[in-house]
Amino acid sequence: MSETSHLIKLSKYLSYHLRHNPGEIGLKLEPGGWVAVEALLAAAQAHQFPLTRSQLDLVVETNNKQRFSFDATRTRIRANQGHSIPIDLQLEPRCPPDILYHGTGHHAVESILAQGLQKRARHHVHLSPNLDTARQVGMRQGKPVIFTIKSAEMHQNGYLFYSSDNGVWLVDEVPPEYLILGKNKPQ
Ligand code: HQG
Repeated sequence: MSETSHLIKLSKYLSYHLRHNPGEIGLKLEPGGWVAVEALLAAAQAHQFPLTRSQLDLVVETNNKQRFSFDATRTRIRANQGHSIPIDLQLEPRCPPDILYHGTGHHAVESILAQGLQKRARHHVHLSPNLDTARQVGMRQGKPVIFTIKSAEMHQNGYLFYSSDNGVWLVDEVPPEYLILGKNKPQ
């Protein structure tokens, strides 16, 4: 296996256990989504997925979306966003940029226009600060469709926005009135 595909495999393993199913390898996330690095390495080893500290360092450092972070002491690790298990990431609400973007697939457009953006299986609706990232998110579902979100207006109206350590903006929902289909700027 090439080094790149090995790193992708490690990243997927970490995403799965740090976002969705820590219990499968006997881990329990601490508040904030943290887990002790030693516990993670031991759990991986015990479940036939040997992982060394230096491999972990490399995944965290080189991950294309900066999906994981160590804490200040580098003894704990967490996924920055994307969880489906109930976890309080302990993020502070922040003032978002005037507009944000969301990339999705064609099949979802009609329903999103009618119902707005909903968080589905995740904790939050994920929004991107730039078009490129939104396109990449949408491309997972074929030809991407971009929505522009009037985030400043939502914020003024009391919606809470959070920004994860890797630059993803998070919000509970985006009602249809704050959505523009396409990459327009709000009037
Ligand atoms: C759609 C990945 C119909 C929404 C990505 C999305 C991102 C609706 C899907 C991160 C809807 C949920 C998050 C509605 C929302 N009707 N469809 N009313 N409201 N949807 O994967 O934002 O690689 O949970 O458009 O790159 O696609 O995992 O969210 O298509 O950063 O790190 O429901 O996950 O990052 O899908 O992706 P997801 P997302 P990672």
